[in-house]
Amino acid sequence: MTITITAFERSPDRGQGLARDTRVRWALEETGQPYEVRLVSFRAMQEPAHMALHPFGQIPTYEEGDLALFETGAIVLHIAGRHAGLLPKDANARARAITWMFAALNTVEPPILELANAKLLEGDKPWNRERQPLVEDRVRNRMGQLSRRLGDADWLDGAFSAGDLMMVSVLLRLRSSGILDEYPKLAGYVARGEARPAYQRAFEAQLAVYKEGS
Ligand code: GTB
Repeated sequence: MTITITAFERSPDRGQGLARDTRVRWALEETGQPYEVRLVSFRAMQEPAHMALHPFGQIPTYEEGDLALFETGAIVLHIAGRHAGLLPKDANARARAITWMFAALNTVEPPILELANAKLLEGDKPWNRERQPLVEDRVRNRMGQLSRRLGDADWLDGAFSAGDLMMVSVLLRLRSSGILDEYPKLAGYVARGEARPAYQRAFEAQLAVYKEGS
């Protein structure tokens, strides 16, 4: 059955791979699943056809036969559950890999998003300068904890898993702030993720959309 995802017609990150379709493309590449992409404009994202797929009018979405999904956590978990390559066979190891997916989305991504929003949406507010160190501290607190847990390991729990895919995807958003480089173990972890051939293919595919549109 054909898998179709949605992605930005023109990504605001200009093809840096930070829009969330990249993590879905990556999961599909890791598991060897061919997919098609339907590009949507910001206007189309708010129209009934897209809102029926995604109640919050966002990308990415995932369609496969009569199944339609939104939320990258759910989409990556679905892909990882259906196809080999992203979750261990051992039940406990599988549950731990899923735990890391949730940790990436529920514990690590929120302070990183807060930092991105502080810059993008609140940079001109008079209180931004005073608040910025607090927002950065919350990110650094999480980065310190994550770095200590990762230690000298390549991946968070044994072999590369959907947990690592999600964590690396989330950490990539931090790079432009310079904070990721303050944590060499995490910077190395992200670099290992980016070096994976499946990530490279996903990155190139989303970049091609930007290049074609510009
Ligand atoms: N929790 C959802 C998920 O994980 O699927 C979040 C989905 C989401 O935020 N989608 C964004 C979106 O559709 C695109 S990825 N936004 C439009 C809207 O809400 O109206 C977020 C994103 C956008 C741009 C950059 N960038 O330019 O760097 C990075 C990430």
